[in-house]
Amino acid sequence: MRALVVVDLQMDFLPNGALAVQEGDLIIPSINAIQDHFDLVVATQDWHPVDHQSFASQHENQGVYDVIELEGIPQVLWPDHCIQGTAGAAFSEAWDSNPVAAVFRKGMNKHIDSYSGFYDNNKREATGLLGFLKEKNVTEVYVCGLAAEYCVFYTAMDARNTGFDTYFLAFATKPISAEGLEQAKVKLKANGVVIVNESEEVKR
Ligand code: VGL
Ligand code: ZN
Repeated sequence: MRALVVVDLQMDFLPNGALAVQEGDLIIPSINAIQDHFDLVVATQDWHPVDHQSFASQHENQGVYDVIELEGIPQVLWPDHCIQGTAGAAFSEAWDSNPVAAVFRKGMNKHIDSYSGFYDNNKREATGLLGFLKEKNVTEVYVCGLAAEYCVFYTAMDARNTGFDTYFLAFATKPISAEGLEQAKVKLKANGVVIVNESEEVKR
């Protein structure tokens, strides 16, 4: 079984959003076009409380993109984004989310961030995505969405590390920084994740 995991295709990560990924909107037609070629489509949704500790606004004397320590691990401080129930947390209307079988929300615990769709950044809590994919007998996981070197990267790494044949859909993701994406690709390849550059390669 082949599953497509669409990561955080939410208004706040799109142009004019709170944490906009440049050209993030350009991947939407590609995702719409490949969805039908998978046995299963699932999505993740970044879903923070207003006082999430990954927000720079929650820390005095800290600015956006500063790095602090949170629960013992480095944490980039972000602009407030994907606050539960807000327009910014909603999926893009340009994306056809009808094929989505289940949505896995993450980042609800204000004390820890959750880039991966599988676990929080300390791997203490699971979202349920792993159990869902296993129960559906998924063996191949294809990951796309936003942002490439954060939530898409960590979701692909966890997919691989939990035993799936894993594909990073480079044509259906965009990074916050081009350099960050290059570093992410090196790590993905070293871990056995396949980088897919052309949409035609997944249409079968
Ligand atoms: C993300 C930063 C903060 C992402 C989520 O979806 O890549 N990045 N929260
Ligand atoms: Zn977030």
